[in-house]
Amino acid sequence: MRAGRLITLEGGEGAGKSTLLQGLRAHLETYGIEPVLTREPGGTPLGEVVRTLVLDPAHADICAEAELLLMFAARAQLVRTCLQPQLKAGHWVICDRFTDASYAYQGAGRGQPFERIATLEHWATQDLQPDLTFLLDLPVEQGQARIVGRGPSDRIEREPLVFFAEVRAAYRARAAAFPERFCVLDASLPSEQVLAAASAEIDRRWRDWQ
Ligand code: Z5A
Repeated sequence: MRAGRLITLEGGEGAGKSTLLQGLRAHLETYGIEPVLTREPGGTPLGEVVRTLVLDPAHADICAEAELLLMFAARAQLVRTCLQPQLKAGHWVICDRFTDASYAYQGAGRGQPFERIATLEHWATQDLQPDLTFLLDLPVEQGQARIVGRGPSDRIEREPLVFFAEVRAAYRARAAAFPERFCVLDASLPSEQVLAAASAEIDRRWRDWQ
């Protein structure tokens, strides 16, 4: 059994994952835990190169299969060189997105079969599962309104509303399928309330995690 804990944050654009990540870091520090913070795609030198590549609008012609494999290439590197060693060493890790994102974006969004994604998950992550996944659930239009004015859209942000509606539905379906692992947060609430709800969930699980 591994000693550390893995918490992942999921949700659509502008849902507040980065904001919550910082708040959770501060909350965990009250328990004397200094979590490792990372993100997907990214978190390693290779992963950050993949991130730049897949989000660059200049690569508009990346096919769905290549996009899926690139996400898992970055993920395999993160798991092997960061997540597994950190968890084994007893550290807590908060990761901004993880495998659920591939089911939502490449599966529901791009139409890649879930069974194919499950096969990749088994191979590339050795089925590493988060101890807790916060889904920041927010209507697509609200999320997009929050990020207006942030600069040019990246390659994935350029997808139409219907794509992000599929992504949201897939996230909600995964949360329903794995209720022990997921905690769904109403991301339309003020960020202080979102953080309070997430912190309360960690407090609730704290004793079982000791
Ligand atoms: N992707 C994929 O396709 N497949 C995969 O397997 C993986 C990823 C792992 C990069 O993700 C892209 O990669 C993403 C999915 C794809 N594609 N898209 N599009 P990312 O997580 O780096 O990018 P993002 O989802 O676009 O992040 P974001 O837009 O920065 O959103 P966020 O981190 O969830 O939100 P935020 O930065 O915390 O907040 C956004 C703004 O809202 C900011 O001004 C905040 O001050 C404000 N905010 C935050 N919370 C609130 C509340 N509660 N109320 C009001 N305003 C708030």
